[in-house]
Amino acid sequence: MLEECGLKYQTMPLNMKERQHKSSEYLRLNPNGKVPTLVDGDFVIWESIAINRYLAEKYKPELLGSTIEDRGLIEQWSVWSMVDFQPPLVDILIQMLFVPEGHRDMALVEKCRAKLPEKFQILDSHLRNREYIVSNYFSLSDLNVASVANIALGLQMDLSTYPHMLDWLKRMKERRSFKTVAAQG
Ligand SMILES: N[C@@H](CCC(=O)N[C@@H](CS)C(=O)NCC(=O)O)C(=O)O
Repeated sequence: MLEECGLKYQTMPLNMKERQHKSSEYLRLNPNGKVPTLVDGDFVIWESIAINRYLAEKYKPELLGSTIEDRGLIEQWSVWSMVDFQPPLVDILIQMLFVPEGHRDMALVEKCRAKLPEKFQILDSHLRNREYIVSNYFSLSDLNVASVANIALGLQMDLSTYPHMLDWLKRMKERRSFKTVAAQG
């Protein structure tokens, strides 16, 4: 989002295996002890959807949509990505990335995996014959939903039965912003 807004920024790496995200210094910024957190001058904000919306309002309002209806749908898909789509993917990500093998809650991983086909299907059906999630332009909904969908690619899930979603995700990953962030590792 910072790249899409064309802003200069500094990332502050946190070693989560060493639980730096639970340090008192970090908890002062974000009492949840979770990433991401944005510090913009004296202003601090957490929750990725709220961060992205704040950045769009301040630096790139066109990402919020050009009509009232588009704005409603952009909000709809952004909320969906956070409330419905993200939780099972983040739970799997945490187990597979941060919990050492042997200590992983594989029952939780399986439960989350079982929830995902319905979410992928909703997105795939919506993207049939569509280049973007809302209307015919890139918006905050593409950014928010793609950021979540990309977790599935990172987890090397087989998404071949969702070709429209995959095509759209490929287009999102072609964006300069995405490439710049991916190159940062
Ligand atoms: N809804 C939050 C979710 C934040 C979240 O769950 N972040 C994960 C990484 S993707 C995290 O920091 N987990 C650390 C923990 O739960 O201890 C957002 O989108 O900002």
